This record gives sequence, C-alpha cells and structure tokens, in this order.
Amino acid sequence: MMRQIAKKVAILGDMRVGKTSLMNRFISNTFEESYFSTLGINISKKKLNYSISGEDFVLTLYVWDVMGGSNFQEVRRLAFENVDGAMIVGDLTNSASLKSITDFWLPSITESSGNKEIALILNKLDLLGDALGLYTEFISSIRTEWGELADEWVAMATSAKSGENVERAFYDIARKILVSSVAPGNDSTAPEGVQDYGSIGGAIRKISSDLEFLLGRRDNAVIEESLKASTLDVRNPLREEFDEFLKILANHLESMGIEEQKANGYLEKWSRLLLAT
Ligand SMILES: Nc1nc2c(ncn2[C@@H]2O[C@H](COP(=O)(O)OP(=O)(O)OP(=O)(O)O)[C@@H](O)[C@H]2O)c(=O)[nH]1
Ligand SMILES: [Mg+2]
Repeated sequence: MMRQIAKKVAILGDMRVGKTSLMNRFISNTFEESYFSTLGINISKKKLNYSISGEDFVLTLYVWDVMGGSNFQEVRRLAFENVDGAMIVGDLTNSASLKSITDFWLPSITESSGNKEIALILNKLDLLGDALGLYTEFISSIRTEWGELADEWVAMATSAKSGENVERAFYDIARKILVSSVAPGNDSTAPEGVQDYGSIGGAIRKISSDLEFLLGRRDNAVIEESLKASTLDVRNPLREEFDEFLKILANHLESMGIEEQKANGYLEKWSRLLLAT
C-alpha cells in the first residue's frame, strides 16, 4: 500500500542568505552565481519517497521560497498559513543574518500557531574553509536559548553552490513532518545510509543526530565501528551490551577531540535511550 500525502515547507531568512539557491539546488539541482532577489513567493514541489514502519509513502513536498527580510508581513502571513515546517536559513559569512534567526525568525515562526517542524540551515559552507566552530557555536547558543524544544530541530550547514547537505536538509525535515503526521511520537524511519536496527533503531538514530551536532557533520562511521567492536546485537540488544557500545563510542569521542565534560553529558543521555531491555 502506497499512501500519498502533501505537506508544505517554507524557506525563511534574511535577504541574500541563499533561500532561492537552496530551493533550486533541491528541486532542479542547479545553481546561479548571480543574485536576483525574490519578489514575493516562489512555490515548487517535489515528490519524496519514504518507508515508515513498513508502509510506503509518497510525500509531495510544496516548498515555499519566501522573499527575504522581515518587512513584508503580508507575504509572511501567507507563507506561514498551514505551514508544516520551516527551514530557517542564515548565511555563515554574514553574522547579522545569523543574529536575526534568533532575534526574529525563530520567534515569529514559533509564535504563529500550530505544531511545526523546524530546520536551522547555515548556508554558504563552501565560502568558509572551516565553518565547524562557527556552526557548533551558533547551534549550541540556540539550544541553550530554546532548550528542549531545539533538541528536535534539524540543524545543518549547507552549500547551495556545492550541493553539500542540501538534499539531506530537505529530506530530514520532510521526514520529520511526515512521521509526526502519520504516527505521533513514533519516529521510525531510517535516514539514508543507516541500516534498520529494529527496536534499537531510535536510540542509534538519536545518537547519530547528536553526534552530528557535536561534530558539525554526519559521521556514522564512528557509530558503525563502535557497533562492530562491541558485542551488541542490534536484533536483540541487551542492556550491558549497549553500555559496552557506549564505552567504545566514548573512546572515539575522546580521540576526536570532543571535550570530556560535554561527551559525558551526552553519554549519560544516550545511556537512557535504551531503558527497557
Ligand atoms: N558561495 C555561495 N554562494 C551562494 C550560496 N547560496 C547562495 N549563494 C549566492 O548568494 C546570492 C543570494 O542567493 P539567493 O538564493 O538569491 O538568496 P535569497 O535568500 O533567495 O535572497 P532573497 O530572495 O533576496 O531573499 C546569490 O548570488 C547566490 O549565487 C552558497 O551556498 N555558496
Ligand atoms: Mg530568493
């Protein structure tokens, strides 16, 4: 059985941060060096396939590319209407655009009614040789300010120019929208490149996304290696095997230069992900 569903995502953020470029990269895999400010709103759509708990979905994602700047209330009102998710975009090379994410875009989208998924997108990654520090610092300041709410947000550094992380950003937020609409509280889809770990899947995915936040990039290899090195059987996970896996992972974190105190905080949280077994 194939279920058809349509959802709406708005791309928001200051002028010139790359909203239209992100949409073009995602929809048609193209990029323009020259800048044409968007007048009003562009709407495009793309069909995405997902499998959730063995059920197949075709999600038609309507992407609303909204003109930048905070002065266009009427346009924003339209964009926010019935929106299922928002991608809030900042430009890594423009600190004012990052500041307005916290000062303007997050408050305005979270204040408008309803339950929405949010993705924080820091774009133009290609222009910074090493954007990791800036990215991590910004996302962690947001998590400090917004607390648990922000734990659930997709966060990613992207380049519309090179294409890095663009498809993933859209797929990730769309998957969250889909999961929360078809199975509230049940995040059971596997992101690309991650195997289906059965009942332990949620725990592994949570670790994967936390790790991505810590490192500023996705690195499932470290999880795969730790899994292999442990005796954990993902089809039949036992508590002590899971703890062993976390210990091995902890060693990796240390050798990757993640502060001990920070790592310990996460390890503690992760150890609570698998309570039942
Ligand atoms: N190097 C680089 N340039 C980018 C990237 N994304 C966008 N640009 C450039 O930045 C400029 C602005 O991009 P747009 O996509 O038009 O920005 P926007 O947010 O849609 O702007 P408004 O419609 O005015 O709100 C253009 O010149 C793009 O070529 C990127 O990831 N890397
Ligand atoms: Mg635009």
